[in-house]
Amino acid sequence: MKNYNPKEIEKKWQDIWDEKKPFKSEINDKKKFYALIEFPYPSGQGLHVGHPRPYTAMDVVSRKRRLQGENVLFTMGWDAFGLPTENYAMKNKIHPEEVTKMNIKNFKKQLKSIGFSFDWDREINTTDPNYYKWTQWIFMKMFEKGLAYKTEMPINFCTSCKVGLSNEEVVGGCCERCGGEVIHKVKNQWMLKITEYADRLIDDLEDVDFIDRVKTQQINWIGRSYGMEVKFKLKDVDDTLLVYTTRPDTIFGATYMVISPEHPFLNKYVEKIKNISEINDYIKEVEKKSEFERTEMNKDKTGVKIDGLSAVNPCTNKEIPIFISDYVLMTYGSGAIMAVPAHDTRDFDFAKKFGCDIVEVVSGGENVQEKPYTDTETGIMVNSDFLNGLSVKDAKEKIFEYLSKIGIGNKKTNFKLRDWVFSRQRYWGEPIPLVNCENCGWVAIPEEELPLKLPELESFEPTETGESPLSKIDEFVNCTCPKCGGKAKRETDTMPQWAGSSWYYLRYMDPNNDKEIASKEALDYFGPVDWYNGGMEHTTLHLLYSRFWHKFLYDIGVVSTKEPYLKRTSHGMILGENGEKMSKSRGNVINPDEMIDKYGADALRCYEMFLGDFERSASWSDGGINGCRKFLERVWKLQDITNSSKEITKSLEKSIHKTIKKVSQDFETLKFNTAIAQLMTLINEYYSLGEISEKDLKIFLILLNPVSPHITEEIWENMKFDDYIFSQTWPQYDESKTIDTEIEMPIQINGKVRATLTISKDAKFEDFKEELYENESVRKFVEGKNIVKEIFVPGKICNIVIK
Ligand code: ANZ
Ligand code: ZN
Repeated sequence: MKNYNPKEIEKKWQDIWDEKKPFKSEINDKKKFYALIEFPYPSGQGLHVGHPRPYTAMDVVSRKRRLQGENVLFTMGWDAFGLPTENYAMKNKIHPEEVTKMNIKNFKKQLKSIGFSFDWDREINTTDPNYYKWTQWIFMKMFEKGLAYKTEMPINFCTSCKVGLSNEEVVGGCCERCGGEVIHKVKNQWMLKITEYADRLIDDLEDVDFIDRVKTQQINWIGRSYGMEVKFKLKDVDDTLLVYTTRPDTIFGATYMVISPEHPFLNKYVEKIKNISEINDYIKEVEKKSEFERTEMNKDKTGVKIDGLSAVNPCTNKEIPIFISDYVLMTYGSGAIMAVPAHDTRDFDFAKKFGCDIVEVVSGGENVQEKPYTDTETGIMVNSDFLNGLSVKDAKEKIFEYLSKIGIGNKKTNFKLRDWVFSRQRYWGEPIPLVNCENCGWVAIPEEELPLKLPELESFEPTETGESPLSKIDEFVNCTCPKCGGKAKRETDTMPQWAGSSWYYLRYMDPNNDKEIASKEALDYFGPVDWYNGGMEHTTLHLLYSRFWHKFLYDIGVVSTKEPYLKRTSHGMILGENGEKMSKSRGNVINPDEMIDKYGADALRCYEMFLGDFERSASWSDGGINGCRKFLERVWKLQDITNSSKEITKSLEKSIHKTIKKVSQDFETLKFNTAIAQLMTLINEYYSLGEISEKDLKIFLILLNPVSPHITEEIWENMKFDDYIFSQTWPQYDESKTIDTEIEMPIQINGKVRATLTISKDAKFEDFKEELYENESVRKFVEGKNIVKEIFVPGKICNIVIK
């Protein structure tokens, strides 16, 4: 027999798959299974060993489901618009389109060398005009339905990418991409009203099977809170200050108010405010801070008391001061709060610093002069007139009734979620298909003119004023209005990188359709995605955005399900050998090409699935992948010990059925590592027996095939088995054959274990008594002695008492 040589056999099988197309999916009457992984951004660095982890996992599930007779849709594409390509293009003076082509070519070569069972005929590319035509179309529909609007907005602006960012793209106050400083800049921006979908984006999570951490992160990000708006009268001025509070029950403890430094009252009452210059100085300080810095819990509280303006607590009728402070944001609620220092941590810190009164209104055993009592489950209302003695929950209801009755309060739901800043002042993105007409305002271009192609450009630099480079091309900018024929100018901003990925899973279902996003037939057959595995880092970006777009498409009748993905799981990261995140600067990056060269793609795949709990981070280890290679060598050599019997070897029957069961279940529950461990145990049994049947080998090969497809196909062919593994059926297990029918019974003599007997699980003492006393080691102890008692508890204990 030849030696195991992955280099030879892997390329060979990849070519066979390309030619025979066993992974092609067509609409038919079989049960469909749509497996999805996040399509990569084809960067210049090429594939990273982190990429194959989720890809292999979904490949394993896809290959298994195909063998189980399902019609699997599993495919690949390129999310190729975006800054890194554009930056590279600028630096190297190559057109971004060329850069993208180069990068895709390399990525594709790398992915092919790992042997994924993608239906490559459905490959898509977000920068292809035939693709982005539909991205533009969806945007246009949103515009028509009033979900896209342009507004002056203070936006997050990355000073190094020179580009506006959405809230989701700002991480810890820095640019999500480059880590650069993010400042606020007022710009005219296209916005998408994702907030209109906020309730549904939370409520519909009930109907999908997403892992808990994904659900929780989305819920927290959307940040729905139920509370009240309450109007506080100003002292000696005929006006009210509106606050938003989730704790109206604590209103008797509201001892001061705070408005945000951007609050309109500061302008409105500039004449009345005596310390306006002190306030203006403070505002200047605040402008330098990011929202992140402002809302940090532990930061030192700052602020200024407004001299000349105060309010009246509507429940205590006491005059209370008004402050400005940066911990109150203009972008949330009404930009003003009633402060209850006894029961809110930020208010408490502020009150301590500025000497405001702290009045306890919920008693819960805490001294609120020293520490705020924030629990809402157990406290009892005090110092609150008609609320006294009530629980927080009951007090909320009662105060709501009271404040509504006197006409100063109403229930209000608020969200943390903000509308999505949807324009970017860069070249390498989808052009926004709208024009601005002097008479008609913003008008969509006629649908027949889609795709609105990116014009050719010499230089891709954004302008000094931060305008898109497209604004420099007069032929692009100047146009006529589709409505009135008058003079108009095109929008020159482009869409953000998240646009193309917000609907790509729909395009896979019908990638070449030039009349629609995808045919109704394809959408109804393949949709929704059955299983989507992707990174946790996309939970509040891509995953949220695409759920929003899908819901919009549902509303306009394009898709017929409310949710795009039935199930969402997530993988842990692969870290360097030293346990740190892989990065060039740390010098711990592992290149998958090198691993394939050294150990083979099957070993790489096997190791990616074996290196630990799929849902957790795990460190790469050279020894680990080498171990997987050794395992495959042992698999290869099974050919030497295989006889021609067509039956399962009797003594292996139980182990084989148990293995089929475990592998079948583990592949469906992300426990790839324990499935492989079970296969390793089974192969040990095969070798200890020394000889196995054809059937034993076939079952083993099919079970391992989803993980290591090349070697298993090759052995199948070598052994001259029928067809290919890809045309076989997944083995079935017989539950009754997986149950242990025999047990190892320890035999004690006077309480000490002296022997072990293999007996039937439900044997009675009489059934093995004879065998027991014939046993060598038992006889040694018992001979010539007086047997006083034989204690036997079936399945548990057997003790012989002698004298
Ligand atoms: C009085 C109060 C008493 C509050 C108490 C809390 C505890 P969530 O759950 O995040 O919605 N708040 C309201 N608008 C604000 C703004 N623009 N900037 C900063 N803080 C703001 O939080 C709602 C609570 O956050 C509101 O309820 C308000 O403080 C504060 F024992 O009102 B609370
Ligand atoms: Zn017009």
